[in-house]
Amino acid sequence: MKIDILTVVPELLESPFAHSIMKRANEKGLLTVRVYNLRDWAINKHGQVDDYQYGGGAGMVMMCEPLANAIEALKKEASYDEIIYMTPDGDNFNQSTANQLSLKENILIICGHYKGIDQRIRDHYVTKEISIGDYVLSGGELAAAVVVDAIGRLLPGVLNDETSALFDSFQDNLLAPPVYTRPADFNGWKVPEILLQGDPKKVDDWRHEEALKRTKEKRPGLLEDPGQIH
Ligand code: 6GU
Repeated sequence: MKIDILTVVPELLESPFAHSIMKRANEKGLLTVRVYNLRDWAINKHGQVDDYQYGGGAGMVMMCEPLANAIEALKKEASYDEIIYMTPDGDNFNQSTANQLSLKENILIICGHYKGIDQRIRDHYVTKEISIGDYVLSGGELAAAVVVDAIGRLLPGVLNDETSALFDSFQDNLLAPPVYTRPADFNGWKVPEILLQGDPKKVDDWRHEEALKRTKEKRPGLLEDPGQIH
């Protein structure tokens, strides 16, 4: 899978994909993330990509011309299945969206800044608008990193058996059960007996019960309305 990201702050996206699981995905050739600087398509030698908004009001708007030129240039290299705009007024990102996007071949993600991008780019190029939650970030970059991470770890071959995404919270509408590692007794804080007894069936049942209990306590909505996840 290939994900291209268009941003005015490419530096913000240098580190997130250079380590750990995302790094491995890249090294295995399973996920190629390329970050493009929108200023390479600026309208003048000052690097201008934004302007005042029509109708007045504080805050700059990212202009049509650099965005359209950048998108057209990138479209010559790749045929995008989705052109995603990261915006707090987009659809809420969840595991279901991550699952769907992980099946695509080529994605372009546009990161907004300032007051956002000119509406005409949204109308004519963008196929999907995503928000990662009900709060405002200063730009779409960190949100894009979240989306790429959530997608990348789902690609076949990225995770091994031990870290398999099948057992993640949300994949079955349940939060993940508690986990423990050595020692079995830490200063008198004990690991539940059942995990030490070596009966895989009992362990499975216990984990399912704990997952249910945790979901009921923390996110009862997931049990009442599974539709919100899948
Ligand atoms: Cl995608 N962008 C910005 N700027 N803020 C956000 C967001 C995105 N999702 C939640 N808040």
